[in-house]
Amino acid sequence: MTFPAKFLWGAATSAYQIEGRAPGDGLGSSVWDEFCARPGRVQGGESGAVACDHYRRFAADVQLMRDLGLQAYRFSVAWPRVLPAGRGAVNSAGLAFYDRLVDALLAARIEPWLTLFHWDYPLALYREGGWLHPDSPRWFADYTRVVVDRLSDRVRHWITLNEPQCFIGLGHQTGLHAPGDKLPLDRTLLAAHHVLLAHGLAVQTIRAHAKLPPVVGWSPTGEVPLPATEAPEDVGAAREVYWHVAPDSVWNMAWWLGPAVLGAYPEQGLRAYGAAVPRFTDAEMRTISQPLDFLGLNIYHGYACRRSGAGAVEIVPPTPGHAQTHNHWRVAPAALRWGPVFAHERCGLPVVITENGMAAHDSVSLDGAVHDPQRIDFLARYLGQLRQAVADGVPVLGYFAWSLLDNFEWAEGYRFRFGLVHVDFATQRRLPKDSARWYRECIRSNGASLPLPDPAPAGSADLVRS
Ligand code: GCO
Repeated sequence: MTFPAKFLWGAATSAYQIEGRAPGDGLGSSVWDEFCARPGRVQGGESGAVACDHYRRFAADVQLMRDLGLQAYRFSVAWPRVLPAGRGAVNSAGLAFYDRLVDALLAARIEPWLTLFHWDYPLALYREGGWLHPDSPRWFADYTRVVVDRLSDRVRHWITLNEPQCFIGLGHQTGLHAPGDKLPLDRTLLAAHHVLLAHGLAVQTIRAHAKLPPVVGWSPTGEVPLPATEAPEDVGAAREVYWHVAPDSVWNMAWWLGPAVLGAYPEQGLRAYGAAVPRFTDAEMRTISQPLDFLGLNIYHGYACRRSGAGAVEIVPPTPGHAQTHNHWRVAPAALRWGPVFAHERCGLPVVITENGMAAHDSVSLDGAVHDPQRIDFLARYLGQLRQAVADGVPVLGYFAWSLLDNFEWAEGYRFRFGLVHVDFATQRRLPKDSARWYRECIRSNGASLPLPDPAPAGSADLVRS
């Protein structure tokens, strides 16, 4: 079993994490600029002010992508770079940057996959109420229109929102990410509802105005519950957890995929959230639930579940010493099988893995290279399980490694390196890691270079032991 013939291999980044502000070119501030300036919010007081300086170095970075053999590149547009106040006046230098980037990608035969929003919300709009404002879905649709008008003669692949669970959950409920709010559940769910409406309006806008026939999706995320064995009762237990809404958190799939893909908030979620659910109309639900061409999934980790004798779901604790990444995420390759399986069987959409990867302890060795065998092992195991999802019948269209470059890892600053390419943040020197060469071969062979049989077991409790 191998990957489909037209499988697309790419890498992903996001604007705030790599571009740098490049002062003088007219961009407005985002909530992340403001959040980073607050003492104690970001590790080391760091920020995306310089990041990978990709705004100035994009041409060399596209050359790196070409050297890697990438077929597609997922990037995000910084809303406040295009519209410094979030709406109204357009910053032509900002739009021109994405013009140049898209042209460079196409010249390198790399397909651009454009994400409209990857968390850098315009500060000016936040000060007007942000996602709590009833006009916020329209603000996003208007911004979408500007980008579509300018780039859709060359860009065909669109992702509306990246990980709403994070920018609402971490950004507006727990306050760990920008804008750092700690809203009560009802306000959090109101913001989430506006985000869902924004997604729906953006899809409509793309479809109404794109010059090339658009391919549209979005990219929610989540830890994947994994069946401890392949026994149907354990698979059922994991599936149940995958679609479960916990009463106090928006960290789930069902509350987001329900309206956007299935046309309704999930019954169990409505019960769990109870009186905190915002008022909504059928017309709003129809706006949210737009036909999509693919479901993007950002998948990094998972945990095992099983059905107990009494019929309840049990979380299976990891074996002591279980393998983990530098930022302490549990290595769980089977997440790349069961995530696509569970999402596809209910949503019916083709799946694209829009992010997957790991932070490792990467540094330049005495021999001048960056050796990252753990990342190679991680990618090989996860991709082996993605191949299994394909064998299970999931139409998986492509895979984007997170990330092309080491970059600004949000509240963690620069301490966790996710790149296939090492970045020396003092000099901005780029150095492809061993994994970059490994990934290049994987792309070249359409995955045939991956080890066989699948390195991770088909059952999933035995994720990976150290
Ligand atoms: C996310 C974001 C990325 C992160 C990556 C690693 O998934 O949280 O989309 O911006 O950098 O996931 O944490």
